Amino acid sequence: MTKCTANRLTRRSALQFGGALALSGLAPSMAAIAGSRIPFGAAVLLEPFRNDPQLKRMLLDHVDVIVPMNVLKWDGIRHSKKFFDFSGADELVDFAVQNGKRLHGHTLLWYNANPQWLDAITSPKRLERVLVEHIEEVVGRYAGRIGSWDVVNEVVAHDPLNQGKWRTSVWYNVLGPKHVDIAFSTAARTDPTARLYINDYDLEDDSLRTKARQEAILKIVHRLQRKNIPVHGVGLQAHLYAERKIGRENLARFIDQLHRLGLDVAVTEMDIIDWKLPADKAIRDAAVAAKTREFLSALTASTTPRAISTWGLNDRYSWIGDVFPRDDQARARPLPFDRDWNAKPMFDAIREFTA
Ligand code: 9MR
Repeated sequence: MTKCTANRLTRRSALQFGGALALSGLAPSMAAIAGSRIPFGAAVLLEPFRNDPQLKRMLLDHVDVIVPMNVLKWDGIRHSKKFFDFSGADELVDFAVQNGKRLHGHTLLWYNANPQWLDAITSPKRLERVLVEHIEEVVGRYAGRIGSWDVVNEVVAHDPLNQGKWRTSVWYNVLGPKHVDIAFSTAARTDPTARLYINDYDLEDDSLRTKARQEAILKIVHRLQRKNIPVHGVGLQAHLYAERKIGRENLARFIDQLHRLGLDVAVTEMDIIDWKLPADKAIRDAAVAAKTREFLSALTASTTPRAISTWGLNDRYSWIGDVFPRDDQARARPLPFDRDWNAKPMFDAIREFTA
């Protein structure tokens, strides 16, 4: 389609056109139809950021949004309950700002990566005070620089069918469901211009467990909206299993429900879990790229995500090999660049949607 044609399309006709193409299996991204482009983001680990000069080069050349991978977590900032250590976060934020890159903040509340002193708190009053103080300090410091936040991360149980809706954590155990209200209302009050996300994994296939997870997210969004607490979007982490099919229709239904509530969607942590794929690198890379396309074409048939971000850029600095090891001991290849910074087919797949 030429640019000229794209410009003449109204949003409604673009949606209809996209829908028709989606049915025919030829769907381009909605952003492509509308003539805009989806920003490409990447999570960045501090240690290679400091020590691998190529990483900085790649961020400058290819990335629109920088997501500090670990340094904004509680255990990155709050080693001691008495003070805030922003040294690591500042390095990444300063680099992004100086180079005209956007920033997405990860994360203000999680069940994991908490310092021990935090997990030991049992008084609801004290925990609420500590949470409010933390969010005011962190969001306040980066207001105007970090434009969007994963306000809460993984607050839905892994399997709500068997575990109830909520993830157990110090937050849920001590404060109950209102931990989410406190987090969003404090973030909104501290930086009214920031876009606020609820971020979670396993929202992309059509298993009963995933449907229950989507339902739980929708209920949390309803809860916040009933209380007039701002929430702007849902982060689909998209740690995708190469062996699982994307639930195209189920994903479209979920996104439609989110749109009806006025929320948008971002892809926040994409990588492809390749532990069950054949060892042959070329076959594996092709399958990883195909899964990337399968997901992004399903997604962009029903929405324009605010960004498409991968959890790292280079296979060398990925968590996938540690958590999803292969039986044959071959190294994981879950990301757009290989260990030596050669672009892989996954990179081309992403660029079809972001470039
Ligand atoms: O990739 C991250 C790894 O380096 C950290 O050790 C770990 C604990 O802080 O968190 C990993 O990132 C997780 C992210 O924060 C939330 N979604 C799942 C990611 C992979 O575990």
